[in-house]
Amino acid sequence: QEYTLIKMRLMKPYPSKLSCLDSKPVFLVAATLRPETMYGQTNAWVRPDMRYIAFTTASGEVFVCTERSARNMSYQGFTEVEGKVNVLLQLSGQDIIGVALKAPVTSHSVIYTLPMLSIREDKGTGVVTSVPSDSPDDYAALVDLKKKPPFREKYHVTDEMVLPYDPLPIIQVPDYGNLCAVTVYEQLKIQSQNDKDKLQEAKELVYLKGFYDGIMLVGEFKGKKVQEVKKLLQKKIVECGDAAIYYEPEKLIMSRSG
Ligand code: ZZB
Repeated sequence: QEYTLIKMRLMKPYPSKLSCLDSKPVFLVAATLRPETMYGQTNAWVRPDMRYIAFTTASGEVFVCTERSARNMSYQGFTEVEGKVNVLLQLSGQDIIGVALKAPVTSHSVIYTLPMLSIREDKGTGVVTSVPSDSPDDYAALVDLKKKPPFREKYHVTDEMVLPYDPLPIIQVPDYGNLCAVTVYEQLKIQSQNDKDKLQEAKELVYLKGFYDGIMLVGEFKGKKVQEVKKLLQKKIVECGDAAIYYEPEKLIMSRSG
């Protein structure tokens, strides 16, 4: 499985747990299948109770992600020694909630890391980009934070990290409009990020349609079809150092019956 690894730069001042990294560039890195949606990124997600690490890359940067994904990266040229991860810090998701990030492509000059409870350990980096316009999971989690002040307080999320951020229209999808995730969220009457079955259905409804029939509404590829833009934008952000290509082994290879 090929992902685009989006590098989101931690802005100063670093949070206390990361203050020992003050002299280094630190990035939260997220694996996405939809790099062209980065125009609509409004925040990043981490899971409060999950474990993360900070490690040094071959180029002297620091990446924050799960240890499992760092190990995968170490076999793809991301670390100085193949197969070896130089761990600088152990972190919990909560340690990196509420940090300010500079993310590529999005029109927001700063976005924040917020809690999402449905992040999986066994996929991607454990850090997830948030595009509430086009991803029903992201919209549901953002609405939970916006509508439920106690939920914000529980994770030490302040109003200014959430309230100014609304879904941005970036892709026009036939039948679903320019905020397709919002449309399906309302159609299916989704109540929260815990509505697993409905969110799965919502994702299936918009996934293929968004990818094959979507038209970009913003950016330098405005007017082009999403499926053409995906590779063009990936190339552009990889070349300028804002992203990298990241692979995960196919599940089939690892399964015992396979
Ligand atoms: C931006 C984006 C925009 C995404 C969108 C989706 C959509 P899949 O197909 O199940 O492999 N993701 C990445 N890692 C995780 C994780 N560990 N736990 C939960 N979600 C994760 O899903 C891959 C997508 O799931 C990735 O692509 C990422 O969100 C998220 F408009 O990045 B995506 C309809 C989906 N739309």
